[in-house]
Amino acid sequence: MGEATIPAGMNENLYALLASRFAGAASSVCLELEDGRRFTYAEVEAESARFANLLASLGLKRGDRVAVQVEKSAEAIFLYLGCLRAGFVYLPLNTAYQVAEISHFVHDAEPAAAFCRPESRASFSGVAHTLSLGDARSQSTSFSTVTSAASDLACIVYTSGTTGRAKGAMLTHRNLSSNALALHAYWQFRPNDVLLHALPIFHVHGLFVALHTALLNASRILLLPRFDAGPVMRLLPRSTVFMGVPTYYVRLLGEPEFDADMCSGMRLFVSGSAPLAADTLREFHARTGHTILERYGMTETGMNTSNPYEGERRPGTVGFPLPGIEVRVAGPGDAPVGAGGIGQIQVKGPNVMPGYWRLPERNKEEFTADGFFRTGDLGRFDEDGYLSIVGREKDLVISGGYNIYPKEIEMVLDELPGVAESAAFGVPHADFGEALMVAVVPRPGAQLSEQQVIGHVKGKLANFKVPKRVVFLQELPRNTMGKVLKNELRAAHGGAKPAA
Ligand code: MLC
Ligand code: AMP
Repeated sequence: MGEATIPAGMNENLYALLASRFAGAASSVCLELEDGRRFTYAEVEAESARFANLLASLGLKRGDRVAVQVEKSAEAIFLYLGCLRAGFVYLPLNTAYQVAEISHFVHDAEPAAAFCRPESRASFSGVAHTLSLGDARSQSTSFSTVTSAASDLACIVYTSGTTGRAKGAMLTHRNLSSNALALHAYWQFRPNDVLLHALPIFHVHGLFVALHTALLNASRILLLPRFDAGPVMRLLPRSTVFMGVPTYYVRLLGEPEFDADMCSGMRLFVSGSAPLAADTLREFHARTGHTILERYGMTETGMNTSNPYEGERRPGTVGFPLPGIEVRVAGPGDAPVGAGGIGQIQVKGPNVMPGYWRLPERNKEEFTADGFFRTGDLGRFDEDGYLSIVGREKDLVISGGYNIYPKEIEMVLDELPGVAESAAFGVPHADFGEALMVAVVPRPGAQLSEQQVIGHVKGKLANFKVPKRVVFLQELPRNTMGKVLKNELRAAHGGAKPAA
């Protein structure tokens, strides 16, 4: 299968591409909500125009950033599409982010406008225009989508990092459209597909992978505000495609009534953002007859590899490079290692971001001399070309599909009086895959409790970054270079069941 491309001469604006695919489906339902509201594709076009007009009326210029921290809703999707249409740069923010996290994004990205919940307005002080989703109601429903170049920025998505400071991945219209086209073709979307959408829409999985493929397909999208096994099971019989993080599949399997009948109309279950346990894949197959398709990607690159639509979906692997994308496993000197060898996964293609926002020095380090992006993931190709992710060079915990960078937690913990030093690490967790745990060394004489430590992080960082468990140690295990041995901490404390 060749790389799917945009026809020559076409506007490279991502919205123009999506609209070219749903133009013939104006009266078909695009979004169907739990409360019964429905929006046709014509209405999506009209409602997104209102947001484009609202922002344009405020005097925003092409390339200006629009920060968005709102609950998942149809209006949030209209706002996203409106930004694309008007050439503004969409900056999605997890609703769990707290004031301190937001202030870094605002300071770094300098958005010209922010959409947020009324109670969060203070977090966006300094932004010229703070708005809410209701503010577009009186705007015109017609807007002519601007012409964008392939290299124009469409979104900036922040991702934390090993330094503890979040970096903005700059994503162009071409990055997003090339990946959407590749996935749409690779996963063989069909005319009557119905997407059951339960993922959050402030990260790449829910916002790009799920939404773009469905919009390209002029599909009906059953939009749930969040993942909850009950509503998902109720809607599966009306759906054909579902995408989730492994926790969603673990939770569905935990429901005794979840069965094959519910899934009889389904054609595709996709998993990603975190490793899918081979046992989950097997159990899911035994229960439903479906083999979950696992794929691999990241914010900076979109999706890189996928198990095949037809052919063997191999447990414990993330499949093959997507058409048009080069994926290599590299050793010292960035030289590719052969099948069976372990090295860093590196990626090159139209999906890969041009770099991090305002971090030119960082960008030099993140790309190889021959233009491959260093993912920080460790992988191995088998003899048949399937890629497995065998570890991570980056110190990262993935909990329920959300990334937690230990350094960020440690920086916050070290501010707490009474803490001499700390180490954050991931331990196995049946529901979240990994759960965050911290080891704290108290200062001599200091009295610290687990509640105090947890309470200190709560309110400063997003709730999913709050440690599930704390251990107090007299010292942290270190190697001769002074580096904290997180594997040792994991081995010593990982068996202890983290609090639910
Ligand atoms: C919620 N909590 C979590 C958590 N989610 N803790 C650790 N890890 C998580 N992922 C905590 C809350 O802080 C709260 O704690 C308690 O759990 C209940 O919160 P909740 O909101 O009721 O949880 P729930 O709705 O059950 O959410 C769990 C979840 C959700 C798994 C459904 O986290 C989720 O939808 N994750 C998907 C993340 C995702 O989209 N990742 C894609 C990133 S893109 P307390 O103490 O307050 O009670 C990417 C690239 C790629 O990675 O390849 O796709
Ligand atoms: P994010 O920064 O949130 O985009 O997360 C990207 C990271 O998630 C990748 O670098 C991987 O470490 C991890 N990831 C994504 N998909 C998978 C997968 N299928 N299996 C294992 N890890 C994954």
